[in-house]
Order: sequence, then structure tokens, then C-alpha cells
Amino acid sequence: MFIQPELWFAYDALAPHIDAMTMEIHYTKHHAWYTKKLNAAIEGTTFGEGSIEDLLSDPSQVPEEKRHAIMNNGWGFYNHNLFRESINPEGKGILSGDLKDAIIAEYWSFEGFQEAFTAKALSLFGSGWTYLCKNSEGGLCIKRCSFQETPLKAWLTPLLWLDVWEHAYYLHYQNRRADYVSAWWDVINWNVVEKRYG
Ligand code: MN3
Repeated sequence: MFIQPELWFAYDALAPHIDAMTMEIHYTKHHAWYTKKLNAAIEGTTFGEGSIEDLLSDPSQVPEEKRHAIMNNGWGFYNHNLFRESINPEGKGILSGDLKDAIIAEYWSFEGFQEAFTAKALSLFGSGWTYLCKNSEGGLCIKRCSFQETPLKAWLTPLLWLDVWEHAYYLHYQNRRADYVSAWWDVINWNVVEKRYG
């Protein structure tokens, strides 16, 4: 069984950047649904005994007739876990250390990185995610993926997740995805992202 991580802050804690109703529906309906459907799909298999990363990084181990349900819901579960973990009502914290150095090496400045990441998120057609990823040499790249796809399949390590499905912002921002992305920068917990960079 995979367990949906608890939300350690109140639904309205991220307002006005992310409103309470969006947080509540996103957590109790969307995230919970992926978790429930994933657990239903793995019933009778041993996939619940290993880590979710192991399961997701090798779809070929999953029997074909279960692959669609397990992988889609597994990615949905995993992406939402990590997205939640890297947002923080107590403010964004300060980006520092090796990750800061790597961002400046790749994008010249933090603002340059924000611009590049935002452009990727805004140009994603339809529903999906935008990720900051690390390659095996510690270099950084930004990936834009449709639906619940993740860069894990390309052997990249995602560090930062942005949900750009409409359910993540539509109640408060309607079609203004740019305003949602802009507000999201203010609630990132950089301590978590730095730890993922290692
Ligand atoms: Mn979502």
C-alpha cells in the first residue's frame, strides 16, 4: 500500500498565493484519488512492497494489462507528494549552497532561471508538469511534461515540481496561469529542493 503523505499545514496557509479551496480539493480529491486508484491497481501484486521510485523508473516490470493504471496513477501519486513537499507557507527560504551555484552556472542568475522555468511552464500545452532536474553530472535542466509524465524515465532526478494542470489553479486564477506561476515562486521551500540536489 502507498500512503498519501499528510498535509502538515492548513488548507488556507498558502493564501493568497494558493487559495484554501484549491488546496483542499487538490489534496482531498485529486491527490487522494491517484493514491486510491494506484492502490487498487497494485492489489494482488508485490509492487506495494518496494519504493514508488523503483516502480516508476521501470514500467517494463509491470504486466501490460495493468501498466496504464499503475503507471498513470503511480506518477500522479508521486508527483503530488513531491509537489506538496516543496511548498511551504512559512515563506520561500533562501536558496543557497551547491544548488544556488549550479543554478547560476546554468542560468547566469536566479532571475534568469526563474524566467526560463516560467517560460517552460507557460508554454506547456494542456495539462502537465514543469520540473527542474539534475543529470548524473549534477548539471541542471528544465523539463516540461504532459499529463503525469516525469523525467525519471529519462534518468534525470527531478528537484522541483510545478503542477500546471488547471485543477491546480483554475478556481482562483481561472485562465491566468502566469499569475499562478508567479505566486508559486513565493511559496517554494528551497530547503527541501536543496536537499534533493544533494
Ligand atoms: Mn494536481
